Amino acid sequence: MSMIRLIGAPTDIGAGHRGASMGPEALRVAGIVEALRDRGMAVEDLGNLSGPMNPWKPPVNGYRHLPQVVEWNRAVYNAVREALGEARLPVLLGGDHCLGLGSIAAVADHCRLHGKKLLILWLDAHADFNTNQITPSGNVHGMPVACLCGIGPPELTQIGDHCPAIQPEQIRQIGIRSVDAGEKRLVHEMKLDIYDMRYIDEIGIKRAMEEALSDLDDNTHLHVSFDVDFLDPEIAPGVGTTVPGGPNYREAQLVMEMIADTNRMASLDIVELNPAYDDHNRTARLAVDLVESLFGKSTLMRL
Ligand code: EXY
Ligand code: MN
Ligand code: MN
Ligand code: MN
Repeated sequence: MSMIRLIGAPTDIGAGHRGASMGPEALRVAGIVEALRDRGMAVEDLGNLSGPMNPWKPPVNGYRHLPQVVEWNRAVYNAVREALGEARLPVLLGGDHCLGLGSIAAVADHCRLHGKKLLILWLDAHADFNTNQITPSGNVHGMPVACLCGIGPPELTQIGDHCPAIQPEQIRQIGIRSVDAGEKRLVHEMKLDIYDMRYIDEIGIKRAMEEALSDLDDNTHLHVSFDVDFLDPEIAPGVGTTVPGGPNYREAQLVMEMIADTNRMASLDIVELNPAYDDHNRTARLAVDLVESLFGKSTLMRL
């Protein structure tokens, strides 16, 4: 396993609530470095990226803070690209989910350069597939998947070397339970592979994950984009956009354990943690607990 590089991106520039900017520090306070080292991993924490402050302005042309979102995503793109180039496993500590754009664009460019097949697991309550025409909020954290697939403003869709950065069939979304009306039409049109909560209720999380992970091979780079609002708000209140009916503690653990079993995860985002809504850092501690499982900590059944 390559050395892990933590990259903090303390911003809530794409969100509709303030506070995700405190996410990186909350994860450190919850012991993310120590937990990973306890797993026997080498970890370097390069501290936080910097970028523009949140001016907290209304949307312009259907986007809130587009220039600042672009600037933050450029910083993330460069940091993730550099980490991969130095054979590090980048872990982006968000920050809101608009940063998934820069992170995954960097991973996609790296994979193209090295002939790797890229598969993305998007763990989220939301599909994040809005555009400025259909968004109910203008918040860019509801748009990164569309931008990665080439639908969005050129400043964002062309953040990497290639536009579109990914094809819709390279992404699997798990845990989805809140999709806006126009967004719903668009994800159908683009044939996005969505394992929504209805489907998970019907077939169970184990089979859903088996299906989502079925076409991994030895040459696959697996990227996990973990939006903490994926989790049920009963166990994870510390996010800006809670949606009831998400995976419970054991289901979430199984998701992480099954990802770990593939041995293919080569980059990770942890986003949308919002300490302003949390209860004594409980959600940050849960995120760290789940990340341990993502990196191979399991129950007694396996060593
Ligand atoms: N779909 C809603 C919007 O576009 O405003 C909510 C998006 C929330 C996005 C969160 C982070 O995943
Ligand atoms: Mn999201
Ligand atoms: Mn979400
Ligand atoms: Mn754990």
